[in-house]
Amino acid sequence: MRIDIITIFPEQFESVFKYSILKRAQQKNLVQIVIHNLRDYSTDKHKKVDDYPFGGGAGMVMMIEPIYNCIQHLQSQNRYDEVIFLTPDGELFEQKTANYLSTLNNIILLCGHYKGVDERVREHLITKEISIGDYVLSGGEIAAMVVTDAVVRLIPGVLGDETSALSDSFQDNLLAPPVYTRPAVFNGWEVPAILRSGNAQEIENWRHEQSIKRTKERRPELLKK
Ligand code: 6GU
Repeated sequence: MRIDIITIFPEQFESVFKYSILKRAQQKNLVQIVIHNLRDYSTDKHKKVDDYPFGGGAGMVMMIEPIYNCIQHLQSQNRYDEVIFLTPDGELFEQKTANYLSTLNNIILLCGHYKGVDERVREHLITKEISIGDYVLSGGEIAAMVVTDAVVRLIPGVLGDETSALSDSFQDNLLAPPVYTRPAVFNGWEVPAILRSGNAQEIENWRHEQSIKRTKERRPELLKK
């Protein structure tokens, strides 16, 4: 899979994809993450990428031209399955969205800023709009990082243990059960005996019960899905 990210803050991404699972996925060539500086696609002598809104009002609007140039350039080199705009008024990002995106070959993530982008970008260039939750971030960059992380870990071969993405919270609309490691007793606080029993079937049953209990307590609406 290839993920192209278009941003006015390319430096913000420098360290994020250099650790842990995302780093390993790139080293194994399971994903290629390419960051593009939108300013490089501005034809303006000051590398301008935003301008005043028609009709007046506060805040700047991201211009269509640099975005068009950048997307055209990428599309001349690769075929993209989705061109995604990160925006608080997009469709809510959920595990099923991550599952879907992880099945694609190439995607573009466009990070929004200022008061938004020229609506013609959304009408003519974008195929999908994603929000990562009902709160407002300063820009789409952190949202693009969230989406990238959630998607890349689902690509087959990225996680060491192929089954571990399936046991993630939300994969079956259940929260994950509690986990423990040594020591078996710390400060008088004990690990549940069943996890030390060696009975695989009973452990699996216990974990499933705990998942349901936890979901009922914390996220009851998930059980209705
Ligand atoms: Cl994708 N962008 C911004 N700016 N704010 C958000 C968001 C995205 N998702 C939730 N809040």
